[in-house]
Amino acid sequence: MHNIACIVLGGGKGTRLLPLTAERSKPAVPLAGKYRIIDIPISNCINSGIRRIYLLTQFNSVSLHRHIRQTYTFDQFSNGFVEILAAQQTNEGEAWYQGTADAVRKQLRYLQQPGIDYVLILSGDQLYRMDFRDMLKYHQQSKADVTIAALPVDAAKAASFGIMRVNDDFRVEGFLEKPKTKAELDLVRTSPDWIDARGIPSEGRDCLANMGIYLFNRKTLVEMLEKTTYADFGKEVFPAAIRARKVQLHLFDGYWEDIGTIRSFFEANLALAAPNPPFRLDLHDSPIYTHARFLPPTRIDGASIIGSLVADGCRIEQGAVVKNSMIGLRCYIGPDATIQESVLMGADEYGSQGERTGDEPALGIGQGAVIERAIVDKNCRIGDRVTLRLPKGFPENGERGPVLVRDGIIVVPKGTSLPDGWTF
Ligand code: ADQ
Ligand code: ADP
Repeated sequence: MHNIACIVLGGGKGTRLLPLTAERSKPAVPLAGKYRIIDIPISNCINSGIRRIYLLTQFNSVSLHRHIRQTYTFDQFSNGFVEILAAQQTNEGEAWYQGTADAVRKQLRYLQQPGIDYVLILSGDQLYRMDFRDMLKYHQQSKADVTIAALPVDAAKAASFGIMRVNDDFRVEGFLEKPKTKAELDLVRTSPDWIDARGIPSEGRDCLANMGIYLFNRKTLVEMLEKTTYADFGKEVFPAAIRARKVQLHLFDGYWEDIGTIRSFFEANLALAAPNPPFRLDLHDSPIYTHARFLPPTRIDGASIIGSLVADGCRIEQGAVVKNSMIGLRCYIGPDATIQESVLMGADEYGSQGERTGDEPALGIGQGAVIERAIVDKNCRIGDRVTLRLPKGFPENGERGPVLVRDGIIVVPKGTSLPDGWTF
């Protein structure tokens, strides 16, 4: 795997994840209690033996830089690195990245260094586990110029993806980005029987969706980007490439979720906390890496924890009930608080563990507070008896005071303080 470089597309503005991305870039958003979104693609790379990783980003990259610097330092014998390439003004151009292909084009010179034969391009906001060694083997055996990973989905979901049609040798013959109408979809549909015959239970799924995971021969990638002005892979590069190049499809059928919206991010966190999670964090041979912090074990005193994950350094007091939730680092949860179907991101410091120093609520969740179906970003002070529960009929996207509602989920922005008794 020494001759592969990986590019992770770390995101445009991340507007669909606001307010979580108000002060940080999308890859830096905390995930699953103690990780950040970017840890997923980077761990997949490391577990597949890929050591040259570039991360493309263009907004709010300070906390991302810090996380990468503190987490991914390779030893001097591996020649490995994770390097952030932020959109920047250069002598050649002043423009921001215009799209995914344009972002890669603007950083092509890093891929033109010696010793790189293949370029793997990943999206930065997906939750899945994949061994890219299998993909490379397939790519080489099929003598492809480009290989695209694909997941069977049903027609109802097709409008959010690039959909592909292939021949019996898995060569891509049709590619339509986000088909909207039935007529469009019919051009790229695949019979479920064909999928079943390839050893993957189709369960009625009849569309092969582009997962945003691309393996290019470097030569092909450079030629295709240098000679064109295509801005996006899905909209322009692939529809053109299938005519002129050998584009192969690599079929995948494991857990894969896009976590680019508040709803999908929320649901993915809760799915990880469920008793039989579809994505496992406890696999010995493919761990998910993150910043090692040396935090103490969590202390739980007479609280009930049901179907939840609790990260390190938390304290959960007497009578508190935590149900189907994700509890992040250094979270303080006061006595008799109830947390249900929620994601608490935790805090950057321990705080006073419930003791108040002035009028302001202590860091964490106060005594008797009730939180339901909410995301509470880091460093929030939720006072005693605060209730965060969406009233019936409240709009899917709205706000009350400093607290927002996005996709029907309450979101408390980073560092918010809610006084005792505050009710949504
Ligand atoms: P989308 O997800 O809609 O579809 P896009 O918005 O281009 O495509 O984003 C792909 C990835 O690139 C995301 O991780 C995004 O954050 C990142 N990205 C977007 N603009 C960027 C920029 N300017 N700089 C850096 N990173 C950027 C694509 C394909 C579909 C496919 C889905 C699968 O076009 O065919 O089905 O991904 O999720
Ligand atoms: P977020 O998780 O919201 O992106 P940050 O990554 O900015 O937050 O902050 C995480 C931690 O890094 C906090 O403990 C913060 O105090 C600490 N921190 C902030 N600035 C720096 C810095 N310049 N160098 C090292 N650590 C910092």
